[in-house]
Amino acid sequence: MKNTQHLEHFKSLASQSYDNNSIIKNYLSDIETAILIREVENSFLNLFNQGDMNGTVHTCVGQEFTGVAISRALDKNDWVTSNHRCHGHFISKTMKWEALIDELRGFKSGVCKGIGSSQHLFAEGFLSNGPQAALVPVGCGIAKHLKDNYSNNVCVSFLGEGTLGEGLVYESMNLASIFSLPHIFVLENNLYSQSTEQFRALSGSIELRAKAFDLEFYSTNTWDLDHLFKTCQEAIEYSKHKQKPCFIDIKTYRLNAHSKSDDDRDKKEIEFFKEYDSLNILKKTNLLNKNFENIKTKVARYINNSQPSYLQKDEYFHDQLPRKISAKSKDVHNPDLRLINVLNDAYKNEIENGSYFIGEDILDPYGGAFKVSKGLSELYPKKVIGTPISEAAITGLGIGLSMMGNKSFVEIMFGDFLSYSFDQILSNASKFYHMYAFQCSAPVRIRTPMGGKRGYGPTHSQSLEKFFAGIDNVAMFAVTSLIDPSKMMKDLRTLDCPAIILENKVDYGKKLFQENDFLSIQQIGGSYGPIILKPKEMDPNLTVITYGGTAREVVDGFVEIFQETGFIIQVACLTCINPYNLNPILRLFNKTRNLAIIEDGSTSFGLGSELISEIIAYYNDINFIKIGAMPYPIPSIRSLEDNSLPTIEYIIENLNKLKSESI
Ligand SMILES: Cc1ncc(C[n+]2csc(CCOP(=O)(O)OP(=O)(O)O)c2C)c(N)n1
Ligand SMILES: [Mg+2]
Repeated sequence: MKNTQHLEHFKSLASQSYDNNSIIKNYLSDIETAILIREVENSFLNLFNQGDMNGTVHTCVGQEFTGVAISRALDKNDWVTSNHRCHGHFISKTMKWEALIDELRGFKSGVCKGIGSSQHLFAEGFLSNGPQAALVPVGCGIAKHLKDNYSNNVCVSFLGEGTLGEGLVYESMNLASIFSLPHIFVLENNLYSQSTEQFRALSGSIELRAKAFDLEFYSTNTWDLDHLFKTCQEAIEYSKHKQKPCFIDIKTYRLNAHSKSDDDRDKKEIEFFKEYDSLNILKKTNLLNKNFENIKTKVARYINNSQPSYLQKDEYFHDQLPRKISAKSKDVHNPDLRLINVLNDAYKNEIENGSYFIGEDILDPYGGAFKVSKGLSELYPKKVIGTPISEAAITGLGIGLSMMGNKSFVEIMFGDFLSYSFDQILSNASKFYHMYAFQCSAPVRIRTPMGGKRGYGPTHSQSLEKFFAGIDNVAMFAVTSLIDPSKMMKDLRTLDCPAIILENKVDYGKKLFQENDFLSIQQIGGSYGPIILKPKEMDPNLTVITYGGTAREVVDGFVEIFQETGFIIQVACLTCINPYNLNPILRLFNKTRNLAIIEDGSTSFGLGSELISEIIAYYNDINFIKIGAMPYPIPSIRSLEDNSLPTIEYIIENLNKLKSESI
């Protein structure tokens, strides 16, 4: 649409006359909720102006009835996901307006103890987050949980029309449609995305967007309240009874600035919508004078009488990572099987234990690009979910499911494409526990084959762990054919933080390591602890710290390394990369001060730098080298790929450099 067409359409909707008496008669308590929302929002702006509040706020003044009309048709067990403009949605769904006020004032009595503040709210049945569209796929996961466990519940995801610019919205609509989820997409169409008018940012039709995904489409607005309430009711009933998704386009207008005072819109335009604003019109009828006054007084009294109390450092600064491991060591006895088979079996056990297994092309007969899930969908068709190519959305789906109590394994077909999931891991999974004040967790397991050495070239061979290992409150594990991963998978059942599980393309096909004449193998500290391999007959003169498939290659290269470099290696293979536990490894330096840290990705800002900075604090005389991939896109051509990644030849070449420096 051109410039003013949207605006004119909204104006014509707003300026029609409606039967206020019957609206008051039929919807009095809903109107009171809307008044309450407005009073709370106005109180936030006052508190900011007085300097009594931190951060920012996006008020929904003018839009209150969207949340009210939706929540009116929901019940306690339905869920809502929301965005930055969430206060109205929150109050209408939970009625916890006092705890919302306290939250924004930073009080411990706030709904998230003052941690999340304005944009990050949680209560049973409700969550909001600030990054646009981030929670929409999580809503798919919640809806999937509701569908699989109850017969009559829905999840509503609110989004603004500016957020239709995010691809994640369409991935989520597609998932909701394909899986026939009771997921309701509620568009708050207020003509603006922050400062950008709709015609500048939105092409084509909103209705056709929904219909393209086969979503039942409803359209209404916040001026015709009777129509709004009835439409929301009808849409929610449709989703509840049919257990299918739908889309409601609610036209509305924000009367205040985008956040506190940023508003460049035409003043006359704002005045026009103020005049036709439903609450302002209802106020003018003088039928509700008392209601307005009472609510205003109630909110003001609450604010004036509340006592501040703040969360203390020691109540907040902790995480869910498995930081403590025991000092016990255990001999390792592996079955005579290939890693791929034991992994398949381990995941089968996890599905049997209630987990979902989610990913692209994982269904039988194909069974996954690397065949890890072969046979699983035939055994557990309801738990193994084949998905479209939507890494971000399926990660969100897994987060939503895991948040609702179903541990979920999400496969990212190639580790390279974990980048698509980055924001879901960072903005949702890693943060839920803390920002929602420990009221929920997101123990999703995101598993992916990393690494090269198969000639797949620059975009299908990378090892991106360094980009993910530093995400707070997200654990990272590396599977290796040095040890049967079944025990670790079982132990992960009780770990409440999100976890990334690295697998390795080349390692999959290897038989599990068996103790040989040269090396003994032990694991220290249980299934998350490092695996330590020590030479049997000789004293080591080099410690190698590595992980995953490369650890196996180094171990298999024991003799070759000795022959080519003179180094007798002992190997510490990290099972848990984040958090790593150095205690059992530091002991190894009593025997040797030579250290090589080998990682699969390039070394800049990588694991080697991280570990060295810690180790050097204990042993400042250590002679070390960081070995990793060359810092260039990985070439497909065999000869160049071999020279780009830590193959045994490449490792030997680098160890010889260490040797020349150490002599
Ligand atoms: C991914 C992301 N990009 C940018 C922002 C900053 N931002 C916050 S609100 C907003 C506008 C959203 O517009 P719309 O979806 O129409 O919602 P409205 O503010 O109109 O309710 C922007 C750009 C953000 N929060 N998240
Ligand atoms: Mg908008």
